[in-house]
Amino acid sequence: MLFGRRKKNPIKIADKGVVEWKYTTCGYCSVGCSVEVGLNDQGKPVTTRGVGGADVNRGKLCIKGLTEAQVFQASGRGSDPLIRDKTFQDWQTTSWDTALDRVAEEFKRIQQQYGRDSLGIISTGQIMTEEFYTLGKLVRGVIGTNNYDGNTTLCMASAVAGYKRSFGSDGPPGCYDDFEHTECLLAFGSNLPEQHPIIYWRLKEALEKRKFPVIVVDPRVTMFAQFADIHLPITPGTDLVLLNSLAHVIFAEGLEDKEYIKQNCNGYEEFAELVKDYDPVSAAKICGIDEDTIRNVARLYAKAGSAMAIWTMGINQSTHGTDGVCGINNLNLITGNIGIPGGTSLSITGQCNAMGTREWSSCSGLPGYRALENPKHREEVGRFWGVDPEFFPEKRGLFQTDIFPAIETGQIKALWIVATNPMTSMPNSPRIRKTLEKLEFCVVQDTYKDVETTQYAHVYLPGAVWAEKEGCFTNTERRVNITRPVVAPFENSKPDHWIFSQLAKRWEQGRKIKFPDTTSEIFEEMKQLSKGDDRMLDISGMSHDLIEEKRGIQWPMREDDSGGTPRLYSDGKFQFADGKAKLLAMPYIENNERPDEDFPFWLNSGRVVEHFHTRTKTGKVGNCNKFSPTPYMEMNPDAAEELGVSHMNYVRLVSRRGDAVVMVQLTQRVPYNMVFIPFHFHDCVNRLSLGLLDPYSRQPAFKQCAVRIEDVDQTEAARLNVEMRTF
Ligand SMILES: Nc1nc2c(c(=O)[nH]1)N[C@H]1C(S)=C(S)[C@@H](COP(=O)(O)OP(=O)(O)OC[C@H]3O[C@@H](n4cnc5c(=O)[nH]c(N)nc54)[C@H](O)[C@@H]3O)O[C@H]1N2
Ligand SMILES: Nc1nc2c(c(=O)[nH]1)N[C@H]1C(S)=C(S)[C@@H](COP(=O)(O)OP(=O)(O)OC[C@H]3O[C@@H](n4cnc5c(=O)[nH]c(N)nc54)[C@H](O)[C@@H]3O)O[C@H]1N2
Ligand code: SF4
Ligand SMILES: [Mo]
Repeated sequence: MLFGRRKKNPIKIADKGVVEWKYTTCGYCSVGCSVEVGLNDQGKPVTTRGVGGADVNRGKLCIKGLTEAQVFQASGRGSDPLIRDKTFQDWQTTSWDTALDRVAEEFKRIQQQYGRDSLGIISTGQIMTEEFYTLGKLVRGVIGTNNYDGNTTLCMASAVAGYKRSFGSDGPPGCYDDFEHTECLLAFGSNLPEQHPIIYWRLKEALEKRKFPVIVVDPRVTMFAQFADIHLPITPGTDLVLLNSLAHVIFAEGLEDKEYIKQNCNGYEEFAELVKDYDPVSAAKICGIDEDTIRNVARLYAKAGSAMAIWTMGINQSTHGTDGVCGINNLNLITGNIGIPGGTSLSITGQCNAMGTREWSSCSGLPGYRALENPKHREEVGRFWGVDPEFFPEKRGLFQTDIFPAIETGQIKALWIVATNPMTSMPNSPRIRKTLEKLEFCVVQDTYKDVETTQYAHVYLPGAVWAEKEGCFTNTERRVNITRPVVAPFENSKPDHWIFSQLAKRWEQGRKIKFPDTTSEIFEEMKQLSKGDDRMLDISGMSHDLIEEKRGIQWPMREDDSGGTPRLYSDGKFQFADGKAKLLAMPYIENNERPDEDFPFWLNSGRVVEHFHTRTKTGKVGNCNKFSPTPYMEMNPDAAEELGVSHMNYVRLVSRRGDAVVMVQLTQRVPYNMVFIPFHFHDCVNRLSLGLLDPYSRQPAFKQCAVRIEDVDQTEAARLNVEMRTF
């Protein structure tokens, strides 16, 4: 196809020879874009395009979605199961039967020898909902260890815990359409244009039709902050102070929605009493936002007809992560901004199916937002699966961030890691490395065999990836969308649900319980379990085909409903016994590792648009990797000048945990006493991070610790860097 002037340098777009387009859903982030994959006449995926009729993305995709066809054949794919002995002698290729027999034998041996809970299982936010449900059934109903969790503890755990504390249940109450109605948007610790480009595009579309104030709270001048009307460069880890102070001003000036509070909230007195201490003058000294700005933002928010707050990792990954979420919920409750068009507390989710695991994996409880602590729920699920409810634990076990310390102390002896890469993504990786070395037995189940954690595995199971499988993802706005298989699994790799159900057969109990063969049968089973008058997460009106036809449906959709539900709690009824939400009084306690004389810089970390997490996919996609091939850090030019550090030079960063060598990018994006590093690179920021844990969610404060900057030999550093970027 030719564009532009015909005679003078026309732009030629390569004809990829697409003969067929197949519907699926993007497998990277939680926006949930509908994608069509283009296949050539050999049936090979050669390109992708956005689906015009899909409400989420309306034809658009970001760079990752646009290059996603390349992930199927990217280097390092696992083709066959691999096995090796305890002394880590070389890998042997083996059959699925041999590999799965070995896994089952070792799990049984270890559980018999050290107890049921001596096996740890760590899962993900990146497999299909039906796969999560199957894994949950296997772990809760067959294997029976309680030390089962997922990487959402690094990601959305604070949002989950915060929603439960405020509203009585998990479940983001709002949707993208709220941008079309809101009169004020307040965003905390979210870099929407880079991390959720298509949600950002939806916001821009809404702003083009109707202007409303956009306020961004972030210590960095991110792309989102540059675009905002007001940027609040907050002192790291102090969002709770700002939130309490906003509430202080709202009460002091009588701007609260008294009727809404009276009808729908408990805890008003205690909360109003606590926030008296957070007058803007005192708060400004802690959170670094001046008193006039705090008052101005409080008035803008409270006086708007409807106002919404969104947040991502700047809130969740903090020692006050859950309190921060509840602080945002408090703000929306006192201004009556829950469940109305344009008024919401919307956590922007992370991974493509971080919601699916929250809903159906049984990691923190039982399927469909049921709790292990609730005898009625144990009974219901036990009866449904054909498992004695006595077999279920009566409270949840360890979180991912507590599983590793339990390996350290010898309480856990074996670990099964499904679709996550803790060697790169957990804080304090020197400690994680030592921990993994202690395991008697470790299984890694991943699409790519070159993932760093495989170094510590005794068995490697190759999972099929993304649209080689069929199943659902739930996005940020509770929309269930379907990934259809567009191509067969790579060589001898298998869909994760197949691996789970084949493994189940190795237990007597697993042969008694039903593990359906197809994901559409699994979905039908989940629908049955989701039904009930008191069940918010009801999907009984959906089916795989209907989901594809509608390009995604937002739960709840009950049996007789004609469509999904855009907003929760519109009737003001929350999930506590008396139907009221909770206003929570939360004092701020300073507990971060802060910069000092020895370690004078804050270390902040996060992401860039072209990479996804530990780069197992984007690191191998040319058009993503070439924009950001090297571990680097953002540093303020004034601070650099004082230390004699130049742009594009390498430095050594040192923290109390370890060190890392990175290239310097000088930019005013970060303040004088802060550096920022994208976490995508192995042996980089998480060698330095501390990751103090939030008391409710056990989520690490990845974004707050202290480092110093040292000189490093430039030639040696450049050599190291070349090694690191070569897969
Ligand atoms: N391109 C791309 N997109 C992704 C991902 C990816 O890897 N790549 N990952 C997906 C996943 S799993 C997730 S969880 C999301 C994450 O999405 P985001 O949370 O938007 O991304 P981050 O860059 O981790 O962090 C956001 C911001 O938090 C700020 N921050 C740091 N400390 C504080 C603080 O104390 N207070 C406040 N208010 N802000 C602070 C940082 O400066 C940073 O700009 O992105 C999803 N989308
Ligand atoms: N310093 C710092 N650290 C962080 C963060 C931060 O902001 N700063 N963010 C944290 C957050 S929010 C997150 S979500 C985590 C992410 O951390 P990880 O979960 O460790 O990151 P990924 O690279 O996405 O790992 C997913 C793995 O699953 C594999 N995989 C993908 N699809 C499939 C599949 O269908 N089947 C199977 N079997 N495997 C599959 C991929 O190849 C990859 O190895 O990192 C956390 N770590
Ligand atoms: S915004 Fe997220 S879901 Fe949409 S194409 Fe990009 S990575 Fe995929
Ligand atoms: Mo995440």
